[in-house]
Amino acid sequence: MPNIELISFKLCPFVQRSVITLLEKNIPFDITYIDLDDKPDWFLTISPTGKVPLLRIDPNQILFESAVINEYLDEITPPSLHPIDPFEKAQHRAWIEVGSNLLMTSYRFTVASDQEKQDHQRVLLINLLRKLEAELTGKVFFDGKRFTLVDAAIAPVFRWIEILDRRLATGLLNEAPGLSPWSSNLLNRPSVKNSVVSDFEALYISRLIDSDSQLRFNLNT
Ligand SMILES: N[C@@H](CCC(=O)N[C@@H](CS)C(=O)NCC(=O)O)C(=O)O
Repeated sequence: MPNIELISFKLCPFVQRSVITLLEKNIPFDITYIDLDDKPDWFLTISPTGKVPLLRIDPNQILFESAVINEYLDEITPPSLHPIDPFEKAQHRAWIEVGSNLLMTSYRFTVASDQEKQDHQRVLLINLLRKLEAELTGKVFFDGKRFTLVDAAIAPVFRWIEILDRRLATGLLNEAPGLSPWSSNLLNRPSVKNSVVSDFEALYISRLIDSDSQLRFNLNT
């Protein structure tokens, strides 16, 4: 097994996808946190996109993009968290891309700086959640039977939504209630629980309070 270092930012949901996969596959790794508001020069030198997650392997091979990193981690540690059937595998990859859209839409919802923008992002977010719900209602894993890379890719969305619903009264999961069993199952899974630092929620809320997000006003309601 090569030495693996994951370059992370404590609040990044895309990094969480890779931590979940590393933990699911029992791959030893080191984690290095950087400040995305003040990216270190060494990071900018080795990162083509300037984004985390970034994987540094043994010691000078670099991988970036969470979905690609996860496929690599999966391939070096069989058995695979992808289906074997080529069509099913392609479908799973496509839903991982939906997961990326969900993360980006959730992000835009949380940072929207006025009510109109927030309402617009909420409609887009609920639309995506309902598409997922139509695929998933009542299941506890994406493929119904076992944990796959789709679950790793979407679990960070459920973490975000759970905090938003509980702390900021956003009521998002009520809009797609068929996703509840899947969300609860993933949020109780050790790899998902351990994919964030212990003070993740406090860090997230304090960043929100310091931002110009419209949503920060929900904190007192
Ligand atoms: N498509 C990328 C998205 C990663 C991403 O957007 N990371 C954010 C943090 S959550 C980032 O590094 N942003 C820094 C920047 O854009 O400058 C992936 O899946 O890895």
